Amino acid sequence: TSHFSGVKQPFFITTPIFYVNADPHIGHIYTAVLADASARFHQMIGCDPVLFSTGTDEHGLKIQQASFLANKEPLAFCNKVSSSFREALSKCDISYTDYIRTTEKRHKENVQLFWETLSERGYIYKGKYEGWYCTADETFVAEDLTSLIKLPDGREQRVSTESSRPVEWFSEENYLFKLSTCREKLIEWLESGPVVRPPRYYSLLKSLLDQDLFDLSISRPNSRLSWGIPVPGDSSQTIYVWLDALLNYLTVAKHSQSQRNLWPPSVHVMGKDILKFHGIYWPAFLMAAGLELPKSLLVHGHWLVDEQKMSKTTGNVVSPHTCIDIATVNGLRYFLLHEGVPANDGNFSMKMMVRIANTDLADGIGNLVNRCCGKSLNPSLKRLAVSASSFEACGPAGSELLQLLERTPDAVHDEYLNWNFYKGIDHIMAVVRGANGLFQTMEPWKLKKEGQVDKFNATMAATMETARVVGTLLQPIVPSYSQRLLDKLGVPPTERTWDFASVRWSPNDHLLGDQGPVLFPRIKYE
Ligand code: ME8
Repeated sequence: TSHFSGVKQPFFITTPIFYVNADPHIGHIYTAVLADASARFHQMIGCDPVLFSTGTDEHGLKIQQASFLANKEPLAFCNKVSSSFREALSKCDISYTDYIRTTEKRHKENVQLFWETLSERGYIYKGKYEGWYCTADETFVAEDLTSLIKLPDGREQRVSTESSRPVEWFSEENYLFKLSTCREKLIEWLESGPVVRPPRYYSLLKSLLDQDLFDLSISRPNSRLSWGIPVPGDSSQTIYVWLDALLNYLTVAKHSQSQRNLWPPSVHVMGKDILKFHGIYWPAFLMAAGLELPKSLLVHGHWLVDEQKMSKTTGNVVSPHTCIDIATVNGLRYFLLHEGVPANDGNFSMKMMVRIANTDLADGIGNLVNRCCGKSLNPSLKRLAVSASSFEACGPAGSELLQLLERTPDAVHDEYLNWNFYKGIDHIMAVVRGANGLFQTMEPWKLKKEGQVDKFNATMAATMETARVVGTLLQPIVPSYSQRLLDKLGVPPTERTWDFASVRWSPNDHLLGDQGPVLFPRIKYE
C-alpha cells in the first residue's frame, strides 16, 4: 500500500535522457509514455511526492561530431534539439516534474563532486587504455564482440557485433574506474529481489556478470573529446559521457523541491540497448560512492516499423508528430501501451494504430459515452443514481456486468503495477464490451418509448457507472481523453483517484458536465 503510518510513500521514476544527435521518434516516446503511465498510476494510488525526471544527454564524442556536421556550436546545437525533445514530450502528455540537461550548471557540479568522491574512496587510477570504441554507442567494445563487415565499396569495416555500428581503435592515457572489484556486490544486488524486470533481462544481466569485469575507462584526453565535463584537478581530461549521463538521476534527486530524501530511485525505465550501463556501470558507480542502489530497473524491447529496424539509413524513422497528426496524442499513447509488451520488440504500423484507436477509443468507449450522455436518451443530462439493483434490474446480463466490474479495478491495479499495461487495457475493454452488450440487450430506446421507467433508468445508470469506472482506470494510459470523459460525466476532479475507480453506489443523480465535441472522432486513414 502507498500509505504507511500516515506518511505517504514517495515514488521516483526516470526515463533515460535522450541523445540530442537525432530528433525524437516513437521509440523515445515509448520509453517516456511507459514511465508516464506508471508515474500517473502511482500518483493515483496516493504516492507523494511523485518525482518523474526526463531530459537530454548532451555531451560526448557523438554529440561533438553531430554538431560539427551540422556546422553549429555544440551548445547552440544542443539547445535546439533539447527543446524539440521537450516539446515532443509535453505534446505527448508526459507529466515529468524535472527536465534535466547535462549541460546545466547543477549537473556539472554534481558530476565533479561525484568524481572527487570516487577518487577519495580509491576507485580511480590513472592508466593507459587500449581497445575498440564505438562512438555511435559511446561504449568500449571487447575485440571478441567486434566483427569485420564488407562495405559496398569493397573496403572492410570493423563493427560492434551487437549494434552493427563502426568501432575505432583507441590507445591513450586516461583514468580508469575499478569496476573489476564490484562484481560480487553487483550479483548480490541483482539477486536481492525482483530488481531487473522483465525476467529475461535479469537473466541477460546475470550472464554478463558470469564473466570477469574489466576496469572501465572513465575519461578521455581533451584533445580527442572536448565537449564534456573536465576531470576535477586535471583539465587535460574530459569525463566519459556515460558516467556524466547516468549521474543525471542523482542531480535530479539532489535538486528536488521535496523535503523528503528521494534516494534511491524507485525505478529507472529504459530500452534493452542500455541495460549494461544501468545494470552494471551505474550500480557499480553508486556502490563505490557509498550510495544506495536503485530499487528496480524496467527494461523494454525496441519498436520495429513494419517489421524492420528503425533507422535513418532505411528512412523509416517514425516521428511522434506524424502519429499525433493522424491519430491524436491519445491514439498514439493508446496504441503504444496496448501493443507494447516490455519483454518483446513491438511492431509499429500506422494502419494498426488507426485501426486500434478507432475500434477502442471511438467505437468501443466513444459509443458507450455517446449512448448514455447523448441528448436523445438523456435529455435532462443527468448521471443517474446507481445501486446494485440498477444492474440486477437488467437481468442476468446486468449481474454479469456488475461482477466483471467489481473484479476489474484490482485486476487492472495489479497489471499496471507489474508494467503489463496492455493486460490492464484488455480488462478495461472487456468491461466496455460488457456495457455496450448490455445496451444492445436492454434496448433502452424501446424501454423509453414503452414507458418502462425503472428498467430504462437501471440500464442508463449501470452503463454510466461503467463509463465512470472506465474513465477513471484509463487515466494513466490516455490522460486527456479520460479527463474529457470524466468531465462529460460530471465527475469532480477530487473523485478521480484510485479509490474512486471501483463501483460506487450513489443515491443521488448528478448533473453531467459540458458535453462539448465527441470524445474521439473516427479517423479516416487511406
Ligand atoms: O541511449 N524502440 O539515448 P537514446 C524503443 N543517452 N525504444 C527505443 C528505440 C526503439 N526503436 N530506439 C531508442 C541513450 N529507444 C542515452 C541514455 S541514460 C543515462 C542515457 C530508447 O536517445 C532507448 O532504448 O539513444 C532508450 O531507452 C531511449 O530510447 C533513449 O535512447
